Amino acid sequence: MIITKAELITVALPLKKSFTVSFGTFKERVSLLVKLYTKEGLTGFGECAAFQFPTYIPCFTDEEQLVMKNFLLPAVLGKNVGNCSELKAHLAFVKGHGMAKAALEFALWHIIAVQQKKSLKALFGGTQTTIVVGTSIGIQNSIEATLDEVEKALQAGYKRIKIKIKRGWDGHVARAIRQKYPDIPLMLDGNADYAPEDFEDLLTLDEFNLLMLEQPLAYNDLVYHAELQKQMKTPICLDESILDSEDAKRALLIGSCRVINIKPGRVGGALEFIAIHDLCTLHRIPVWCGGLLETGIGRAFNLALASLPNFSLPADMSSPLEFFEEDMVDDSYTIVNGEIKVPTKPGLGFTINEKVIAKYTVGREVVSA
Ligand code: OSB
Ligand code: MG
Repeated sequence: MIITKAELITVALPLKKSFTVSFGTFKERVSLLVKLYTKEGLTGFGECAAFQFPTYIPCFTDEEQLVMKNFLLPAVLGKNVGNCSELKAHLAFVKGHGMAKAALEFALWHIIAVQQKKSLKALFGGTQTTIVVGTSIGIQNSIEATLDEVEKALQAGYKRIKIKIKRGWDGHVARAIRQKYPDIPLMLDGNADYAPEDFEDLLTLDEFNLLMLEQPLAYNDLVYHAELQKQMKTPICLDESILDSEDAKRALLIGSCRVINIKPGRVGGALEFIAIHDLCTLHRIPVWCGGLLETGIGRAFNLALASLPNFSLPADMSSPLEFFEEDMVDDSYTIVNGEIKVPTKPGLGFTINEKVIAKYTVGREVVSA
């Protein structure tokens, strides 16, 4: 297959409701879509998981676009690329920027799925028919508002509740939720807001019978997480700290976590995702599939990957239509009794709507061989 051209499309989607995490508030989702064209006349879409600002991990949309344009695309355009492993090998000379690499890889997976008339699930080796889903609740203005959101999420059928926390917004929130709901599967996500000075406070969270505590410490830390995990009963789950399968190996080697949240867009693509999944199977580490407020295009890859056999915990996979008025795919999935059916039809599994993409497009760049 010869990749001839890439279209880099920036869309800006207003969020129905703002979403606050420890490092800031999202009012819109600015997302970079990649459309690859082949000489054979096929096209495929990928979505770059980066946010507009370098506040989650260092990657951000403008930078990922520049890396694609200046380094990644010139390394593959006009070349014969037979499969995604070959693509990955061509891109390996660039250090980091897994979010840009993942977007290109996804677009090629889409092309291959169409060409081979296979579902993404089949290409990735997925085995599960349905995905059990949880939801992620942002930092609210009050405890009452938080309890309302929890109630709504439970009514909607979500099977696990994740609450975003930050320093000063943690134990009292967990206590209020536990008083009202002593038994629900509950977890907290610190999004890297805490430091080793906060260990004493973090250890008090052990009393709330949490499923896990996600990424309390720095985005690039493994060592202090290992120290905290030694002292803490609650399983620590890493998110930001795992940017590829090598990070996962290091984390398991030194005991930085007991659970991993694998996000396809964060770990550098489907191949890295599968490598982490397989590594965790070997080490009996439970995994779950996280999300980054992707549109239906990015979510299509997440959903297919979440059907791999070792996924035993609910995924962060709320429907894009919960965040956005409109999705980039016509047939965006819905959640029934806390579960989503994994598509088995050939291709992406969803129908891309280029009119909706055009409506929200705020930038477009073409890179050719
Ligand atoms: O840490 O998981 C996170 C959203 C923005 C930034 C960080 C995170 C999140 C989520 C979104 O929790 C979950 C989803 O996409 O459904
Ligand atoms: Mg997280």
